Amino acid sequence: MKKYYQKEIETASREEIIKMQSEKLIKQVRHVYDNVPYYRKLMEERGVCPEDIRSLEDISRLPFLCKDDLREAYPYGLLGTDLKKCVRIQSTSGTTGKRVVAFYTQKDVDLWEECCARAIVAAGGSDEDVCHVAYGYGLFTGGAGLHGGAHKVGCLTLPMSSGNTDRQIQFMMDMGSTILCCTPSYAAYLGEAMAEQNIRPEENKLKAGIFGAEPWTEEMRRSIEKSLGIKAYDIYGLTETSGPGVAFECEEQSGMHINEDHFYAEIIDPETGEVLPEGSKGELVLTSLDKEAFPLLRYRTRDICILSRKKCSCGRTHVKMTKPMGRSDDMLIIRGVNVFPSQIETVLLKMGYLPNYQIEIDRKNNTDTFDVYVEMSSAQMSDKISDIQKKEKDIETSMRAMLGISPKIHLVPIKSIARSEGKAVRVVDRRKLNE
Ligand code: DLL
Repeated sequence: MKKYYQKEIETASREEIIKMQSEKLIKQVRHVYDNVPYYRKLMEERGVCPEDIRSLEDISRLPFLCKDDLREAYPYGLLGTDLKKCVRIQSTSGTTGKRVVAFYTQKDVDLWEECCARAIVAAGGSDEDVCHVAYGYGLFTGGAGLHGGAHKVGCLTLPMSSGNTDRQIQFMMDMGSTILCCTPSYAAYLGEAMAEQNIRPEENKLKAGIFGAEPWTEEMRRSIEKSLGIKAYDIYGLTETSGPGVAFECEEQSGMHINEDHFYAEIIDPETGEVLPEGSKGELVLTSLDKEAFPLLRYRTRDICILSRKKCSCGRTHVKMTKPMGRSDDMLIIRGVNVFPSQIETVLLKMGYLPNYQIEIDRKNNTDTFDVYVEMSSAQMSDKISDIQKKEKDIETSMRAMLGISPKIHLVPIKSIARSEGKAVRVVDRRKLNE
């Protein structure tokens, strides 16, 4: 089985990677300065010109870009090429504020699909595989990215898109899907739905899953691996940097290799913007080193993670990032305490619950209310009321130990929390409605 999609690049020495990144950065800064007036203005305001960027160390002289810049420059203000040279648009779902619209030249599409192909091969994929793509197709980057990657690897590709779970299962069983690509919450749901149809994990042909686009915990990984009988790999990316494939997990399943030939990664303190040393926890900042149409320099992702250059047993040399541990802008502050939804998920999965929960926050009489609705399994549903109440208290105690504050837990019947075919809605924050 082929272990790497592009061995020379994926296992290049550190010196080779640094050389490649430096050369690309110098060229890219010139490209952006000459072609993106919006960023040129930001550079001029900081008193920096392309000649000042002579190596990777100089990158800290460049200004950051953030989502507000994308909104301000919407839709064409950050284009790096003639629109005529662009062949594709993808976009975010745009639930908050204006959508992010990203543009691609044919070369951008090719490089993006290669990044996704690396992820598929790292998950054990080859031209022998049937790759079942259940990420949404359309403007969302998940479907298009993994679909393109699967083609490059030579997999038999099933462009399922999301939804219609019965049809997903039928195709999976009839076509013998071996690799599943979708959000982790949808993978968990597929596992549940298959169990309901009395299909045991050993009866499907799946061997691996490539899951991303939303936060998920180690406990959720184990739960999905068990319910589908697979190995579950993480994949990370964002529309602004093409989509999935900025980073992907290998057989070690301990963090994701960032495709350093295309992206330069920094970790900064989200409050001060100061660049932090390797091993520090902070906000990931990405620079696209060779994108033509949408070349973002020092883009603040808002995702909080840690980078590590520890040697990886898979042979890949590219830096690894941990799973995003939350977003600097998605952290909930409830009664003054910082709470990440992932902490709640960790407690629930450790206590044997499925990852079907929803957090609801409101403000009554100037005090935050904090409720968590958690689904019971069918076995738990037959418990006596007093048993259920005891379980709710037990969860509240564990939550207090993890978070420092305790939500009100409501155990609810199976299927009462709406399932998501794409990214799960974990948090309903009604406090925002009063702003
Ligand atoms: O979610 C791209 C993608 C598609 C990635 C399919 C992986 C698989 P956006 O819709 O622009 O793009 O959302 C990007 O999603 O900033 C993270 O906060 C979050 N995210 C993406 N991958 C992961 C992951 C796609 N593996 C935003 N773990 C990012 C945790 C993730 N969060």
